[in-house]
Amino acid sequence: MSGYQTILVEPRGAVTLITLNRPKALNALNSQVLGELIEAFAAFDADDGQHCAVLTGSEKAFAAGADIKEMQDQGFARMYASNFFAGWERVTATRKPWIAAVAGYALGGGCEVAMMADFIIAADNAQFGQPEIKLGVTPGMGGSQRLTHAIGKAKAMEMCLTGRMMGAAEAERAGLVARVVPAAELLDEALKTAATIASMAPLAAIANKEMVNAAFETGLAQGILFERRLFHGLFGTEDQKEGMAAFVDKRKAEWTGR
Ligand code: CO8
Repeated sequence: MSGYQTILVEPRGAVTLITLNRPKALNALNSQVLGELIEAFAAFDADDGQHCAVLTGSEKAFAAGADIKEMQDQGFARMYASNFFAGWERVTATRKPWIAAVAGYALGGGCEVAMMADFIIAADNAQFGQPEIKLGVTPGMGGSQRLTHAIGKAKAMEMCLTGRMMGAAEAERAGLVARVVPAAELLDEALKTAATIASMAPLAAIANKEMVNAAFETGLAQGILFERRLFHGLFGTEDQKEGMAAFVDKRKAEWTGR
């Protein structure tokens, strides 16, 4: 795939690898990056041959934040009128699963984009932070909410109010990341995990993602009902018949995505 200037997009079997590629700006997220990510995630979602994506950066920086140089001269009226950052909701609307593979700095918007992923796999050199307070602002792409959901009020509040960075080991203990791996193995591990997800029944993968996300957006009773209804719904798919028949027959399932 081509035509992108700030990201690289490569299919790796049934996994789409998307790499942030503004090395001189430590992958700072400007409007062009956002536009290209919206396009790349929409193309991934629409491609019947692709079932999981990995978003990564460089070994030094996943992304060092929203682009400060692009924002510095903005005023309230323009930010409000353009609903600046609202486009990220199109990235989070991606229905298929995707993983953030984070090495180096994931600061401000970089941390926020990593948290938009279904889960994060971190390199042992990863550094997470919401340092916006040092710029006289706050997180603006969901960080105050997603970080608090992920690690609880005490740590989220401390990070937002002091701007301190959290290393990979602490991030794993706090529940921000699913797993920490040596930096040199990050991409392989993330691609391997994505390939495992991509090998599952595609509709079941989407349904699992939707119901875990419902745990963040609804109360317990509603979430459990949502889970049960989606679970019932999967009994209308060919892949449920195939998956259970394959188990009983002691063979590998062949998914059709129907
Ligand atoms: N935006 C633009 N350019 C950046 C950014 C950024 N966020 N981060 C780094 N760069 C650029 C630097 O300006 C520098 O460019 P140049 O060579 O032209 O001077 C280049 O990348 C390399 O950076 P450094 O020389 O600073 O590299 P170091 O290794 O010395 O330091 C750091 C790395 C610690 C990551 C440092 O670059 C840094 O602190 N960056 C800024 C981190 C930050 O504050 N991020 C939060 C940004 S704000 C945000 O993400 C959300 C804002 C929400 C606002 C809500 C509005 C609605």
